[in-house]
Amino acid sequence: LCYFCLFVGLGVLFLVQTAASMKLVCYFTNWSQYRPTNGRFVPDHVDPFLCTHVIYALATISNTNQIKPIEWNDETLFRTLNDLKNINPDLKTLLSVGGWVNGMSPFINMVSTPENRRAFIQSSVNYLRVHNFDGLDLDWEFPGQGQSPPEDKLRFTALVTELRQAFENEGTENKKPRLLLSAKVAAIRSTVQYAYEIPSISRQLDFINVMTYDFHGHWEKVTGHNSPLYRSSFDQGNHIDFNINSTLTYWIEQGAPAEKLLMGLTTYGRTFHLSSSLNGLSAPSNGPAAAGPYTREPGFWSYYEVCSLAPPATVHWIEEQKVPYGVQGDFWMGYDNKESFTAKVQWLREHNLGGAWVWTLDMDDFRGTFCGDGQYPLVNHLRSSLGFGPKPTTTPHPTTTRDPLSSFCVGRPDGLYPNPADRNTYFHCFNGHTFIQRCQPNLVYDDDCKCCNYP
Ligand SMILES: *[C@@H]1O[C@H](CO)[C@@H](O)[C@H](O)[C@H]1NC(C)=O
Ligand SMILES: CC(=O)N[C@H]1CO[C@H](CO)[C@@H](O)[C@@H]1O
Repeated sequence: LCYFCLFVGLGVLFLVQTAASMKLVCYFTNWSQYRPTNGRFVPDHVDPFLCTHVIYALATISNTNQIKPIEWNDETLFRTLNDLKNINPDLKTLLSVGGWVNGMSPFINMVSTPENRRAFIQSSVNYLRVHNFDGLDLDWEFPGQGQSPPEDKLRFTALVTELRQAFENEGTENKKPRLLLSAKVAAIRSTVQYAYEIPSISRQLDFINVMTYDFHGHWEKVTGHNSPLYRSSFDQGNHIDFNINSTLTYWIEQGAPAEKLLMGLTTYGRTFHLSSSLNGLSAPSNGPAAAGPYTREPGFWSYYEVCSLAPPATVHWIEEQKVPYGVQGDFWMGYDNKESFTAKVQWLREHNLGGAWVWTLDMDDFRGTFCGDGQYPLVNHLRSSLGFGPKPTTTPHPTTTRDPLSSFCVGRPDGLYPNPADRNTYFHCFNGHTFIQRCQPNLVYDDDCKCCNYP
């Protein structure tokens, strides 16, 4: 009997399961399409095999409490995104809802009565299904803050509970996999205390995206890192908790199951304009450094902007916080690179978190033209650190075969149609031409989702 083989076998099985249950959730934003030249990002740039979940930011809520798109072309972009599931049927997509309407969070009015919540929930279920999303992500920053009254803490729990119930009912009725529900939540402890009933919302949400970044930025008088893993020796008062370790430990202590928590990692950094000759951590600053050439927002640079910064920029490592910063003259920036992602993934594995989430795909070097390190250098590194295997390199399914003999599409509108003779294939009509597309061998075409699905 080969005990060793059994042992190795179990070990392999264990590794496979760990990777299989890990989540890598990636956001991209509706406004990245307006960045100039090589910064312009549209859903065609999403690599369908990079992340387990891709979230489209951002939809909003109308005055009549209906979910609604913001950009003139959002619905076209939704289609491009969701068509990626023809290429990777395991990919899940969610629509994030939030933002501002008339200078106020649209959640405030929506959660205020059961009727308003019902209208929003009903419109969301329909909208997500029509556009072929797999779930909804709530981005309310934040219940019980600013114009949002204290009772919004309880109303947020009600919203989350009612959404989950509606998603369960709809899934059962229509015999479809239940829609997923996630939320992007605060990291700063005082905000968390105002905003959430942690045990109750944790039960209802499929995963929780903790915003473990924006801890420090140009609004402060001295330099500090955007997303440190640990506290620094300069931190005093409530700043001792402005780091990932304190934040996630707190969420777990307050009753969130670790496996539902995802650590937030960023592909951007926060900049400071140095106001003296000091240029280390906690050096005096008098505001943001100039905007990056592509993201064009003072105080804020994407990874692809910083990686292509010419010498004499120097990179330093803050050992006690496990994160880097860059300096060039009076420019200071705390950001993330592969080394800090490695340290953060080690933390999340040790604490059995459900995985990581990234803000955003469009600020990594998604074209691979800036950093000389391939496409998506940061997110690819994150993916392999989390234990995911190599991505498929062959041309993804379904393969397209042009069949000039078929007249199926003559006179039909452009779109996808089932092939009654062979459920493993389907027709793609374009300009009256017929293309026969093939699903992966174990999948069949499903006209409800216009995608390849399990039989
Ligand atoms: C991480 O956080 C925990 C809980 O707040 C704390 O006890 C521990 O000292 C922190 N670790 C470091 C290295 O700061
Ligand atoms: C171009 C742009 O910024 N479009 C919208 C994307 O979504 C945000 C968040 O709701 C809106 O404020 C933007 O107007």
